[in-house]
Amino acid sequence: QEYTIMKMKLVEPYPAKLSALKKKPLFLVAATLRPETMYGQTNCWLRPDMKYIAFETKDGEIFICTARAARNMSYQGFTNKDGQYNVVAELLGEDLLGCALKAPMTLYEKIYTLPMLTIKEDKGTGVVTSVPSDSPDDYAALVDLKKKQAFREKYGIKDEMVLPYDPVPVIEVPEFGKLAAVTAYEKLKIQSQNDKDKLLEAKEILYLKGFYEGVMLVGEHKGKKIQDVKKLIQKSIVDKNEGATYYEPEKTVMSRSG
Ligand code: ZZB
Repeated sequence: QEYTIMKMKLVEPYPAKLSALKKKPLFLVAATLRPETMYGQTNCWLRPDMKYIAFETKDGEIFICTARAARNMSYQGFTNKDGQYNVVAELLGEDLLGCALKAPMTLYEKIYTLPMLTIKEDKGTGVVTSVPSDSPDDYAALVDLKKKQAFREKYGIKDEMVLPYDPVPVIEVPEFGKLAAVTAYEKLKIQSQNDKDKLLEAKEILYLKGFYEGVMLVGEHKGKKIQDVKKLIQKSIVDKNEGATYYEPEKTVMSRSG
């Protein structure tokens, strides 16, 4: 599986657990299958109870992700030595919540790290960039946070990190309009980020329709079809060093969850 990794830069002051790393460029690195949606990022998701590490890349940057992803990256030329990565900090997602980030491409000047409880350990980097216009999971999790003040308080999330952020129209999908994930959420009557079956259904429909019928509404490829520009957008992200290509090995039969 080929992903695009998006480098989301932490804005200083860094959280307490990373204060020893001040002056170094720190990035949360999110794996996405949809680089063409990055204009619509509104926040970054972390799972509060999940373990993350910070490691140094061969370019002297610090990446934050799961140890599993760091190991994969170390075999893909991200570190000095194949198969080796240098851990400079160990953290839980909750240590990193409420941090301000600068993310490439999005129209929001600053976006924040927020909690998502359904992030999987064994996929991507464990850091997820949020595009509520086109990802039903992201829209559901954002609505959950906006609706429930108690949920925000539990994780120390301030109102201004969530309430001003709305889905941004970036792709038009026939029958689903300019905010396809919002339409799918409403059509399927999704209730929360835990509405697993409906979210899976919504995601599958939108992956397919988005790719074959979606049209860009913004950026240098405005008006063009996603299937014609997806690769070009990915390449431009990599060329600008705003991200990188990242591969995930096939799961073994033993660990396959279905
Ligand atoms: C931005 C984005 C925009 C995404 C979109 C999707 C969509 P999948 O779909 O299950 O194969 N993701 C990445 N890592 C994780 C994780 N560890 N746990 C949970 N979700 C994760 O997984 C790939 C997609 O799921 C990624 O692509 C990421 O969200 C999220 F408009 O990045 B995506 C219709 C979907 N649209």
